[in-house]
Amino acid sequence: MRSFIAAVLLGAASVVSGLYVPPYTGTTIKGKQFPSLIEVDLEELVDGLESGLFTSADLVRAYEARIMEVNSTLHMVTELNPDALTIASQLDAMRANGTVLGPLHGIPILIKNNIATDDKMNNTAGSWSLVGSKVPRDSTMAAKLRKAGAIILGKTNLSQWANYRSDNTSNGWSAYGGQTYAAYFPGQDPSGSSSGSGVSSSIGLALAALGSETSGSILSPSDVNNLVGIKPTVGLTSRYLVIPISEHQDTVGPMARSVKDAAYVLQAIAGPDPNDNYTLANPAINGTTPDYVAACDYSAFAGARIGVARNVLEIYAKYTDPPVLAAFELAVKQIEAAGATIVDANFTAFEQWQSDNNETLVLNADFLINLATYFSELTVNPYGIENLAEERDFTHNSTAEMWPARDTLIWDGALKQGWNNTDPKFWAAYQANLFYGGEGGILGALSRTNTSAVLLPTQLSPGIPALVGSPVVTVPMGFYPVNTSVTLNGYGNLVATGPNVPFGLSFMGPKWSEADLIGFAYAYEQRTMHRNDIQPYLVPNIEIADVVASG
Ligand SMILES: *[C@@H]1O[C@H](CO)[C@@H](O)[C@H](O)[C@H]1NC(C)=O
Ligand SMILES: *[C@@H]1O[C@H](CO)[C@@H](O)[C@H](O)[C@H]1NC(C)=O
Ligand SMILES: *[C@@H]1O[C@H](CO)[C@@H](O)[C@H](O)[C@H]1NC(C)=O
Ligand SMILES: *[C@@H]1O[C@H](CO)[C@@H](O)[C@H](O)[C@H]1NC(C)=O
Ligand SMILES: *[C@@H]1O[C@H](CO)[C@@H](O)[C@H](O)[C@H]1NC(C)=O
Ligand SMILES: *[C@@H]1O[C@H](CO)[C@@H](O)[C@H](O)[C@H]1NC(C)=O
Ligand SMILES: *[C@@H]1O[C@H](CO)[C@@H](O)[C@H](O)[C@H]1NC(C)=O
Ligand SMILES: *[C@@H]1O[C@H](CO)[C@@H](O)[C@H](O)[C@H]1NC(C)=O
Ligand SMILES: *[C@@H]1O[C@H](CO)[C@@H](O)[C@H](O)[C@H]1NC(C)=O
Ligand SMILES: *[C@@H]1O[C@H](CO)[C@@H](O)[C@H](O)[C@H]1NC(C)=O
Ligand SMILES: *[C@@H]1O[C@H](CO)[C@@H](O)[C@H](O)[C@H]1NC(C)=O
Ligand SMILES: CC(=O)N[C@H]1CO[C@H](CO)[C@@H](O)[C@@H]1O
Repeated sequence: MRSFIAAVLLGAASVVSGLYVPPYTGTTIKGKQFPSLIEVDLEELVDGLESGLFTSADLVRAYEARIMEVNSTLHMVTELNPDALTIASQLDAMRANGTVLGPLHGIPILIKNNIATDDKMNNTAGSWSLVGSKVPRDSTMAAKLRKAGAIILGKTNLSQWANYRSDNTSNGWSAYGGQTYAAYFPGQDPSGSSSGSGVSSSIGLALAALGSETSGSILSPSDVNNLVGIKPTVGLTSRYLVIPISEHQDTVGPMARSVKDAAYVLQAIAGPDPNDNYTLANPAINGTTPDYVAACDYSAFAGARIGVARNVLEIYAKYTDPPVLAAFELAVKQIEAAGATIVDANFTAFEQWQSDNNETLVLNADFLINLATYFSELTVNPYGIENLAEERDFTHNSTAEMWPARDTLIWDGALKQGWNNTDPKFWAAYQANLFYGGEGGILGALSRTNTSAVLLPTQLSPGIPALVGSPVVTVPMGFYPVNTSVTLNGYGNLVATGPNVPFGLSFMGPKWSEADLIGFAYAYEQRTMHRNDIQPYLVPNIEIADVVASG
């Protein structure tokens, strides 16, 4: 581990001096211009498919080749779908025949390795205990992607168990997938837990990826991988056959390079599902899902009231790096200049919440029962594991699970707590969460100030909305400058901050307000285009043109 760190630090100087990479221009063959896969957006891919410039099979070949180019360095993908090319050819034939299932028809998407598919791919949460397990059918997320015509290209690495195992581990590490690294600095912490989804989407290994979030697991990897991430309202997207932490906080959402691409993916996966009761609270049940793509509105700030959680910034000022704070204040000014009225929208119980631990009680209580429910759904369960206690035994006994170097302190705590979400003690803990996230947090701030969204730097944004299941959208806002000194993560094996590491701006809104948040995020993105400020240090070379040219 130490020698690895030394290599990273030595490598830093050359990366810093070579930071600026000119914009990718794509490739031209016989006068035809092919888009570059790190920059391409969905609408350009659809143009290329419709005009016959390339096929979905070409796209699968190009993305798979790109994954192979970087997987041994970044470990961002755990499995490829062996059927992807066959599926692509079928979708190509349908398109040739005039049948197009929707904008995602024939478009490769990667999904986090906790979202199950009823095919040859494993669904593991990064644990060897679930390799070879089978589910009775696709998760609703996978089924919806397929119905929309998307090609599920593979599964992405993650912080094992969505970061609900160890108190002392590293983001993006799983026993099954190894250590994921991000691409903006050698050895960069990819954040988590949707680590591989963040890295893959950012460097163009698929159009976009799905992640899942309990508290920060879409927003944080989107933050440090220069992406747009949508953390939907809990219940907008189904969790059926997604390996859980908490029914009260888990949600699945897109991680993409642009707001509009994220909106296209959200459109395909949103909506009620009889297999997940929380989706039945969706107001769209009695109507239709909002048009998230049409919500992308350059003028969204005109006449809008937007809040800033000033007291959160003040409490965290000493832990937040100056480049992040400076970029945030600039963003607030730009949003005001775009027509918004900016007001303070403080989270009144935020300071008190700093010493509250009810969230742990709720997550433990949910995990004990939700995990057992997931195990009970399996049609093949290779080790017959039925509950958390048995999973812990497996983990302690299997050398591949790296225990005790990676501990199981979170599980130890849940098992010691003992009671699950059917226990009367659950409700007191959950009510405390609803207060800190609600009246004392984001929902109270929004209603008291009559604002449509509240802003924070993304690194400060996930915790409070997580408590009440309200939505957040993050957009690139800036990056750490070249003179930033390199700091390591707590485990000591990753670069936490350093030159060229990106960060984002979060828009937090009321439940079911995704369309409004997408509008604001788009209006900010189109005015600033911060994603283009930096380039990754490592990008695959293979482009669509290469696979088209080689037949
Ligand atoms: C990962 O990369 C290595 C080295 O490039 C390659 O040999 C291997 O096949 C890749 N693994 C998968 C499953 O894609
Ligand atoms: C193409 O269309 C024809 C006529 O509608 C149909 O018989 C055939 O099955 C279609 N092929 C595919 C691949 O969809
Ligand atoms: C799933 O796991 C099995 C057992 O290790 C392995 O043989 C198979 O290749 C895996 N599937 C994929 C798509 O990697
Ligand atoms: C939904 O809730 C009802 C009532 O609590 C319960 O009977 C049912 O099993 C739940 N369904 C699912 C899929 O969780
Ligand atoms: C949908 O409509 C029914 C009947 O009018 C109503 O009882 C229910 O509350 C509505 N659901 C939502 C989520 O608005
Ligand atoms: C709340 O703000 C909206 C504009 O966003 C305005 O139309 C409305 O009148 C305001 N309501 C109150 C009660 O201030
Ligand atoms: C919000 O909090 C900040 C920092 O604590 C404080 O200065 C400001 O007065 C508060 N705003 C309102 C409207 O309460
Ligand atoms: C949970 O919230 C209640 C009510 O605010 C409080 O009394 C209790 O100390 C909290 N428990 C923990 C573990 O933080
Ligand atoms: C949840 O708690 C109840 C009541 O203590 C218990 O009967 C049940 O077995 C628990 N469920 C799980 C999965 O631990
Ligand atoms: C793990 O080891 C413990 C203690 O040696 C044993 O009781 C248990 O049965 C083992 N579990 C598995 C899954 O091998
Ligand atoms: C975390 O784990 C590492 C590697 O096993 C170990 O060196 C370190 O002491 C641990 N830190 C804590 C606080 O337990
Ligand atoms: C697809 C891929 O890159 N799989 C790798 C995941 O990580 C493990 C452990 O590092 C490798 O053995 C796999 O090849």
